[in-house]
Amino acid sequence: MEEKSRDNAVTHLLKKNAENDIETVWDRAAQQSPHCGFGIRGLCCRNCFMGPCRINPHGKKPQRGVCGSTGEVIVARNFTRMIAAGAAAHSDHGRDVAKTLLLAAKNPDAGYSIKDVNKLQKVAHLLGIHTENRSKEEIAADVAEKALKDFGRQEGEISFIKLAPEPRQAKWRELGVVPRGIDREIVEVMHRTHIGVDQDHRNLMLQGARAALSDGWGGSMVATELQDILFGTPSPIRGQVNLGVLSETEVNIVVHGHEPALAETLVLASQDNDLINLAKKMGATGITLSGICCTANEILLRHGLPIAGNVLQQELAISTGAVEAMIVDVQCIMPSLPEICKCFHTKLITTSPKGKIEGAEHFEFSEETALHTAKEIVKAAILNFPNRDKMDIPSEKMDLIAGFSHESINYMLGGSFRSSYTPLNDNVINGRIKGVAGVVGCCNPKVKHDQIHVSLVEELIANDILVVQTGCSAIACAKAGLMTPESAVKYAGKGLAEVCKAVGMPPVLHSGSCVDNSRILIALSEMVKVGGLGNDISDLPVAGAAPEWMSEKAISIGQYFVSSGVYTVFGVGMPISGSEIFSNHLFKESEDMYGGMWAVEPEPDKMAALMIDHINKKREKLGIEKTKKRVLYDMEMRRDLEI
Ligand code: SF4
Ligand code: MSK
Repeated sequence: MEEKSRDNAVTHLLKKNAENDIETVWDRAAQQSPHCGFGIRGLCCRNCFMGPCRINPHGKKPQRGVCGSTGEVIVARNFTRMIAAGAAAHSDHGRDVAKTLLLAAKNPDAGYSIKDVNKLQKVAHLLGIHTENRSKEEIAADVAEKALKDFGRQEGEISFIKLAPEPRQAKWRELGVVPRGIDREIVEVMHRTHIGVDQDHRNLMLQGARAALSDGWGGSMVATELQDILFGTPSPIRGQVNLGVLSETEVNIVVHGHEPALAETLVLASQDNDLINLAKKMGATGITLSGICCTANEILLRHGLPIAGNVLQQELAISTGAVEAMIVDVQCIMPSLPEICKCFHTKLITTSPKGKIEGAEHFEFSEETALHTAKEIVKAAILNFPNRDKMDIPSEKMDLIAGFSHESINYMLGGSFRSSYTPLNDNVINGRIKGVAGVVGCCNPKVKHDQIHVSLVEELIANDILVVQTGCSAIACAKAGLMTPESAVKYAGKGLAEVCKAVGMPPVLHSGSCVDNSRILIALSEMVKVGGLGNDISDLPVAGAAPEWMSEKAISIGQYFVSSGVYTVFGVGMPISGSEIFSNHLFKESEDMYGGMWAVEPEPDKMAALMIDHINKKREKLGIEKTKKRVLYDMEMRRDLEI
């Protein structure tokens, strides 16, 4: 079991589940192994029913599909379709947030209000909406409507693209990849990848890039910015993480998925006095609301509520026997949950009309009746408390500080009087901080759970690279104790530790959920605007990684980082290895086009080396440092670091 995860809470429950013949994602992964060799290389196509077709990876026949498609076209079509699916998931989330903001503006009784007026003003200004002598509701209604127009726009440019540095925008215009409307770009990917349309892998990838940019600078950015207006912009906040946050004596409600509109109302409902009294009547001492996956990140960042675990821990939370209800909405929810719920008393409750699961109870959630539905759900969980049988809650839990939005990074580094990215840039220029890395994405049972995330991040911070995280990767590193200010002394290199100590921040900054990768794009643009580190994102000493990725959303994120000029390394492998021509396009030609490119490296040490080398090259190019050799720190050396 120790091979499966670096987290003792996970291995403990996996052992127990194995004894009781309870199946989890790891068992199913073993049953699927070895995976189909064509699929893993991206070489199978089922885009029409003359197929399915596959290309022989060893140069023998068949080298073309029935229609005549080559390997690189098949791989490119599959890859761009992954981008489209990922961009669709993030962007549909963004659309729902815009609709919720419109509701909050038009109907103050609906249970939502506008929490961050400063951010509202800022976004309104960016969107060209006048704010003088207008109520926040009037401004918010215009902001929401303007954001919604970005989804269906047929021509022109999506609004948030303006936040990118000018040279970056110019490059995109030159390449013809500025997104027109978010929905339009996704539809066009689906059209071009239909049989007999786009037969040129480079041309397909231009549209792939445009769809990915419509996610990062479109749908995801709409989601993040408007969520901040509605629910508040995160600022540093303490929290706890791992399955040990589940309570032995309180009703445990675990919310899992992605959209904070649901989670926010569950927060309110779980604090309702009548419901707390009902919980006490049922024999509990109160209600504990915790989260899994990105919804967990959202409620942690805004309320300090605990995180039970990342994506691979969803079944394990149920197998503690201590969860009265798991409430899910959309994305990353395993269809196996009803099966594991049958072995325990846990109720599985679906809430989105877009995501139903056979065997779950469905409480349809709509923004108009959100609080009422949330209370009904909490009540159902409370009434399930007396059905609790044997419990086995692992003791593991870890403290962390989260909530590093781009605004709060600004404030932390610059202080209230000169809040700006100047101190960050200064520290990068003087070499205390060598560079910045975004380490994000999922977990994947093909690799040891959490291990690649944690090893990579430890290596980066030991080499004075400030790490910004989102998603399940952030949860992995939080569980490993890398998100406390004290971890700077323990794990970071001397320069980074000095900065962290002066500011009181951890060396690894938790910036939120998957859609909040847009915060990293804005932070990078701010670094460029402040000056001293080049004229474009591709000049900055920065790099990105998704060490244990699995979802199509990760591919969309990777592509919008590459197209924004960031060197981006994926672990595990990528379903493109079947075509050298296409791999060459992503790994090499992309750099000439965007100044950023993809790389694949499953080993965390080598992944760190690639990122550090890239950062050093950029530093050299900027004339701020001669390339320094990477230092591999062992625990002893880390302890000896002088602060
Ligand atoms: Fe085969 Fe071409 Fe149809 Fe794909 S589109 S399944 S390669 S015939
Ligand atoms: S939840 S997309 S497993 S990060 Fe955003 Fe985690 Fe990946 Fe889902």
